[in-house]
Amino acid sequence: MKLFHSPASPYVRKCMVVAHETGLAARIELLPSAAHPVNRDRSIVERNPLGKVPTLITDEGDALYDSRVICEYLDAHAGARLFPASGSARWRALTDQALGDGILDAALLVRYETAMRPEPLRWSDWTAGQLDKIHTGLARLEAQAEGLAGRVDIGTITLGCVLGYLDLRFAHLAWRDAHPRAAAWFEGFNARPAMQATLPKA
Ligand code: 99T
Repeated sequence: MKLFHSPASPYVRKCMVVAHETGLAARIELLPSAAHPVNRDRSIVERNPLGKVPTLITDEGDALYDSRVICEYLDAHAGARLFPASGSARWRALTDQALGDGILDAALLVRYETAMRPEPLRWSDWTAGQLDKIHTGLARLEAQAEGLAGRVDIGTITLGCVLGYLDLRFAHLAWRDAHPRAAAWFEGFNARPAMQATLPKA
Protein backbone atom coordinates (compact mmCIF):
# COMPACT_ATOMS: atom_id res chain seq x y z
CA MET A 1 0.00 0.00 0.00
CA LYS A 2 1.08 3.58 -0.58
CA LEU A 3 -0.03 6.66 1.29
CA PHE A 4 0.20 10.26 0.12
CA HIS A 5 1.57 11.67 3.32
CA SER A 6 2.36 14.85 5.20
CA PRO A 7 4.11 14.76 8.60
CA ALA A 8 2.01 17.70 9.87
CA SER A 9 -1.41 16.41 8.83
CA PRO A 10 -3.57 15.16 11.70
CA TYR A 11 -5.79 13.33 9.18
CA VAL A 12 -2.76 11.42 7.88
CA ARG A 13 -1.78 10.77 11.47
CA LYS A 14 -5.15 9.17 12.20
CA CYS A 15 -4.43 6.66 9.43
CA MET A 16 -0.89 6.01 10.60
CA VAL A 17 -1.99 5.51 14.22
CA VAL A 18 -4.52 2.98 12.98
CA ALA A 19 -1.79 1.35 10.87
CA HIS A 20 0.49 1.04 13.91
CA GLU A 21 -2.29 -0.17 16.20
CA THR A 22 -3.27 -2.87 13.68
CA GLY A 23 0.25 -3.99 12.74
CA LEU A 24 0.05 -2.69 9.16
CA ALA A 25 2.49 0.23 9.35
CA ALA A 26 5.43 -1.62 7.81
CA ARG A 27 3.30 -2.44 4.77
CA ILE A 28 2.63 1.22 3.95
CA GLU A 29 5.05 3.13 1.74
CA LEU A 30 4.87 6.86 2.44
CA LEU A 31 4.69 9.05 -0.66
CA PRO A 32 5.93 12.58 -0.08
CA SER A 33 3.41 15.15 -1.25
CA ALA A 34 2.56 18.82 -1.02
CA ALA A 35 -1.21 19.07 -0.65
CA HIS A 36 -2.29 22.70 -0.84
CA PRO A 37 -5.72 24.21 -1.49
CA VAL A 38 -4.35 26.80 -3.95
CA ASN A 39 -1.12 25.40 -5.42
CA ARG A 40 -2.59 21.96 -5.91
CA ASP A 41 -0.36 18.90 -5.97
CA ARG A 42 -1.20 17.29 -9.32
CA SER A 43 0.35 13.96 -8.33
CA ILE A 44 -2.36 13.61 -5.68
CA VAL A 45 -5.12 15.07 -7.89
CA GLU A 46 -4.42 12.33 -10.46
CA ARG A 47 -5.59 9.76 -7.90
CA ASN A 48 -7.89 11.87 -5.71
CA PRO A 49 -9.70 14.74 -7.45
CA LEU A 50 -9.87 16.58 -4.13
CA GLY A 51 -6.07 16.67 -4.01
CA LYS A 52 -5.95 16.09 -0.25
CA VAL A 53 -3.90 13.98 2.10
CA PRO A 54 -4.35 11.31 3.22
CA THR A 55 -4.97 9.37 0.00
CA LEU A 56 -4.24 5.64 0.11
CA ILE A 57 -3.36 3.51 -2.93
CA THR A 58 -4.25 -0.07 -2.13
CA ASP A 59 -2.23 -3.10 -3.28
CA GLU A 60 -4.92 -3.52 -5.95
CA GLY A 61 -4.22 0.01 -7.19
CA ASP A 62 -7.44 1.62 -5.95
CA ALA A 63 -7.33 5.12 -4.47
CA LEU A 64 -9.15 5.53 -1.14
CA TYR A 65 -9.95 8.79 0.67
CA ASP A 66 -10.63 10.44 3.06
CA SER A 67 -9.14 9.57 6.49
CA ARG A 68 -12.44 8.07 7.68
CA VAL A 69 -12.53 5.66 4.76
CA ILE A 70 -8.81 4.82 4.96
CA CYS A 71 -8.96 4.15 8.72
CA GLU A 72 -11.94 1.84 8.30
CA TYR A 73 -10.26 0.10 5.36
CA LEU A 74 -7.08 -0.55 7.36
CA ASP A 75 -9.08 -1.76 10.34
CA ALA A 76 -11.07 -4.18 8.17
CA HIS A 77 -7.96 -5.25 6.25
CA ALA A 78 -6.22 -6.18 9.51
CA GLY A 79 -9.34 -7.82 10.96
CA ALA A 80 -9.09 -5.45 13.91
CA ARG A 81 -11.85 -3.71 15.86
CA LEU A 82 -10.92 -0.05 16.14
CA PHE A 83 -14.38 0.52 14.62
CA PRO A 84 -16.67 -1.28 17.07
CA ALA A 85 -19.02 -3.50 15.09
CA SER A 86 -22.34 -2.47 16.57
CA GLY A 87 -24.28 -1.02 19.45
CA SER A 88 -23.60 2.03 21.57
CA ALA A 89 -19.80 1.54 21.42
CA ARG A 90 -19.96 1.99 17.62
CA TRP A 91 -22.05 5.17 17.70
CA ARG A 92 -19.92 6.61 20.49
CA ALA A 93 -16.67 5.92 18.58
CA LEU A 94 -18.05 7.32 15.30
CA THR A 95 -19.47 10.42 16.99
CA ASP A 96 -16.16 11.05 18.75
CA GLN A 97 -14.44 10.71 15.38
CA ALA A 98 -16.89 13.27 13.94
CA LEU A 99 -16.25 15.62 16.88
CA GLY A 100 -12.51 15.32 16.38
CA ASP A 101 -12.67 15.73 12.60
CA GLY A 102 -14.90 18.77 13.07
CA ILE A 103 -12.43 20.42 15.43
CA LEU A 104 -9.66 19.64 12.95
CA ASP A 105 -11.64 21.07 10.05
CA ALA A 106 -12.13 24.33 11.98
CA ALA A 107 -8.46 24.41 13.00
CA LEU A 108 -7.30 23.82 9.42
CA LEU A 109 -9.53 26.63 8.16
CA VAL A 110 -7.93 28.96 10.71
CA ARG A 111 -4.51 27.71 9.70
CA TYR A 112 -5.14 28.36 6.01
CA GLU A 113 -6.71 31.74 6.78
CA THR A 114 -3.78 32.93 8.87
CA ALA A 115 -0.82 31.21 7.17
CA MET A 116 -1.91 31.39 3.53
CA ARG A 117 -4.61 33.96 2.81
CA PRO A 118 -3.19 37.39 1.99
CA GLU A 119 -3.72 39.81 4.87
CA PRO A 120 -6.14 42.20 3.08
CA LEU A 121 -8.49 39.31 2.23
CA ARG A 122 -8.82 38.02 5.80
CA TRP A 123 -12.11 38.27 7.72
CA SER A 124 -11.54 38.28 11.47
CA ASP A 125 -15.17 37.42 12.40
CA TRP A 126 -14.97 34.31 10.29
CA THR A 127 -11.71 33.24 11.94
CA ALA A 128 -13.26 33.96 15.34
CA GLY A 129 -16.18 31.67 14.42
CA GLN A 130 -13.82 28.82 13.57
CA LEU A 131 -11.83 29.37 16.76
CA ASP A 132 -15.09 29.23 18.69
CA LYS A 133 -15.77 25.81 17.13
CA ILE A 134 -12.42 24.67 18.48
CA HIS A 135 -13.32 26.00 21.93
CA THR A 136 -16.83 24.49 22.03
CA GLY A 137 -15.41 21.22 20.70
CA LEU A 138 -12.74 21.17 23.41
CA ALA A 139 -15.38 21.92 26.04
CA ARG A 140 -17.29 18.81 24.94
CA LEU A 141 -14.10 16.76 25.03
CA GLU A 142 -13.41 17.99 28.56
CA ALA A 143 -16.96 17.14 29.66
CA GLN A 144 -16.69 13.58 28.40
CA ALA A 145 -12.99 12.99 29.18
CA GLU A 146 -13.70 10.43 31.90
CA GLY A 147 -15.56 8.28 29.34
CA LEU A 148 -12.43 8.12 27.16
CA ALA A 149 -10.38 6.22 29.72
CA GLY A 150 -9.34 2.75 28.62
CA ARG A 151 -10.77 3.12 25.14
CA VAL A 152 -8.66 2.59 22.00
CA ASP A 153 -10.95 3.07 19.02
CA ILE A 154 -11.36 5.41 16.08
CA GLY A 155 -12.94 8.01 18.35
CA THR A 156 -10.13 8.21 20.87
CA ILE A 157 -7.49 7.96 18.12
CA THR A 158 -9.05 10.96 16.36
CA LEU A 159 -9.28 12.99 19.57
CA GLY A 160 -5.65 12.18 20.35
CA CYS A 161 -4.65 13.44 16.90
CA VAL A 162 -6.68 16.63 17.50
CA LEU A 163 -4.83 17.46 20.71
CA GLY A 164 -1.48 16.66 19.08
CA TYR A 165 -2.34 19.00 16.20
CA LEU A 166 -3.31 21.81 18.58
CA ASP A 167 0.10 21.39 20.25
CA LEU A 168 1.80 21.58 16.84
CA ARG A 169 0.00 24.52 15.24
CA PHE A 170 -2.00 26.21 18.03
CA ALA A 171 0.31 26.01 21.03
CA HIS A 172 -0.67 29.63 21.84
CA LEU A 173 -4.19 28.44 22.71
CA ALA A 174 -2.67 26.58 25.70
CA TRP A 175 -5.65 24.21 25.60
CA ARG A 176 -4.50 22.29 28.71
CA ASP A 177 -5.12 25.29 31.00
CA ALA A 178 -8.90 25.13 30.69
CA HIS A 179 -9.19 21.39 30.02
CA PRO A 180 -7.38 19.51 32.80
CA ARG A 181 -9.35 16.25 32.42
CA ALA A 182 -8.70 16.12 28.67
CA ALA A 183 -5.03 16.89 29.38
CA ALA A 184 -4.78 14.02 31.89
CA TRP A 185 -6.39 11.62 29.43
CA PHE A 186 -4.11 12.79 26.59
CA GLU A 187 -0.98 12.33 28.65
CA GLY A 188 -1.71 8.61 28.99
CA PHE A 189 -3.09 8.09 25.49
CA ASN A 190 -0.24 9.96 23.84
CA ALA A 191 2.25 7.57 25.46
CA ARG A 192 0.93 4.69 23.35
CA PRO A 193 3.63 3.43 20.95
CA ALA A 194 1.34 4.16 17.97
CA MET A 195 1.03 7.80 19.05
CA GLN A 196 4.75 8.14 19.78
CA ALA A 197 5.64 6.62 16.38
CA THR A 198 3.52 9.24 14.60
CA LEU A 199 4.34 12.48 16.43
CA PRO A 200 3.58 15.35 14.04
CA LYS A 201 6.28 17.54 12.53
CA ALA A 202 5.84 21.02 11.08
O1 99T B 1 -7.38 21.47 1.11
C1 99T B 1 -6.50 21.03 0.34
O2 99T B 1 -6.62 21.09 -0.89
C2 99T B 1 -5.26 20.39 0.89
N1 99T B 1 -5.36 20.08 2.29
C3 99T B 1 -5.20 18.83 2.78
O3 99T B 1 -4.92 17.88 2.08
C4 99T B 1 -5.33 18.65 4.28
C5 99T B 1 -3.94 18.50 4.87
S1 99T B 1 -3.92 18.69 6.63
N2 99T B 1 -6.08 17.44 4.50
C6 99T B 1 -7.44 17.49 4.57
O4 99T B 1 -8.07 18.54 4.56
C7 99T B 1 -8.13 16.12 4.69
C8 99T B 1 -9.53 16.24 5.30
C9 99T B 1 -10.38 15.00 5.04
N3 99T B 1 -11.74 15.23 5.50
C10 99T B 1 -9.84 13.74 5.74
O5 99T B 1 -8.92 13.10 5.21
O6 99T B 1 -10.37 13.37 6.79
C11 99T B 1 -2.51 19.81 6.78
C12 99T B 1 -2.39 20.36 8.17
C13 99T B 1 -1.25 21.32 8.35
O7 99T B 1 -0.27 21.31 7.58
O8 99T B 1 -1.30 22.10 9.33
